[in-house]
Amino acid sequence: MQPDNRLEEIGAFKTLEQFIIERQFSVDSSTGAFSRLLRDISVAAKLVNWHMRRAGIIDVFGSTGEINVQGEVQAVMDALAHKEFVRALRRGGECCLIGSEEHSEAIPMKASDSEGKYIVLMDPLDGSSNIEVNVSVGTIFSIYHLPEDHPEPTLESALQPGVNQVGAGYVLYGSSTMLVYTTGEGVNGFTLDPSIGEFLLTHPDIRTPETGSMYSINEGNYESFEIGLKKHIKWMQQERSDSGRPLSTRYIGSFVADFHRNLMKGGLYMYPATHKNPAGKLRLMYEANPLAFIVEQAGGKASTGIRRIMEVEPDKLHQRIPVYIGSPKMVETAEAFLRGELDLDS
Ligand code: AHM
Ligand code: MG
Repeated sequence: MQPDNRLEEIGAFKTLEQFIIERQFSVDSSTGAFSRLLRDISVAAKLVNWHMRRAGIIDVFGSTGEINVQGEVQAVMDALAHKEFVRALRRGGECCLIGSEEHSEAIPMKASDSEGKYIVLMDPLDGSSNIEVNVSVGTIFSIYHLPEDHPEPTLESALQPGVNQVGAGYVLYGSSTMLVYTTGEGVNGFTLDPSIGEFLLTHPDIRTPETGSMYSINEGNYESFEIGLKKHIKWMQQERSDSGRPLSTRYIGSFVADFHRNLMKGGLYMYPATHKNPAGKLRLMYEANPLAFIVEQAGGKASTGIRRIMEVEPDKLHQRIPVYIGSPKMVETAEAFLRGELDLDS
């Protein structure tokens, strides 16, 4: 393609920055603070992307030798991503408190850093065990207002149910780098154009299909599963061509990547309680809630298996929760199997 055509092609897309400014009144009617917060997040995402694209060339593989608050080995990239986001949010000044998977306590911004009114909870780099083998990973973030009845930026102010989120999103570092977010007015996806370093609106108003042909679960944990889930899995594997079964299993082991594929194509992602993780593995505040907000805004559902994830009242920052998320009909079917209302011959 000729360079001129290339520029014309890029110019046809709206940039994330333009889009944020156009939409800024949805969350923040007067100050523009929310727009600046999103800009800070997108800048950090670009920096993490830069590190990521050089992985293997610069030495960012392996572990820091630290064990994080989850009792898991912290990868160098986990620590790097955490640092980039904290730095960008601190510099930007719109955030008063950060909760991160990579830090045991909530991190208040010093008064000198910020007059910010937003709380950001995040997993800076989800699925990081996949980086060394060149598999997609992601960042997940969730945004709340500092509550008026709790104006001090402490952990208590962050412990809000998912329904209070004012924004949520993820960045997928895959074959391309995408930022997908919602502020409660639908879901929009932006692809990073590396030639100009801008996120461009490539996926406006994302809707997830009612149902899909894929399910995602770590089936190695099968022995751990409750009986309703075991039956549901066997039911999805039955050969019933008239009802589209058997379904395909697709499991990357990077929540953002599995979620994104299912969001776009239709599907169901499950991480239930297991013997090893009796409360589920995924974290409510910065993994389940933000993706629940996004999936609901795209027409999907997110459940603990029993109830809507976004209505769960949290009691700690790193709380875990079982997750059933994706196309609405598939989540409803999973819930019905767990309640014992459906069986193998249903
Ligand atoms: P992490 O936050 O420590 O990376 O763990 C979360 C990840 C998810 O990305 C992924 O879906 C899940 O853990 C995979 O877990 P498992 O290896 O048990 O299937
Ligand atoms: Mg994670």
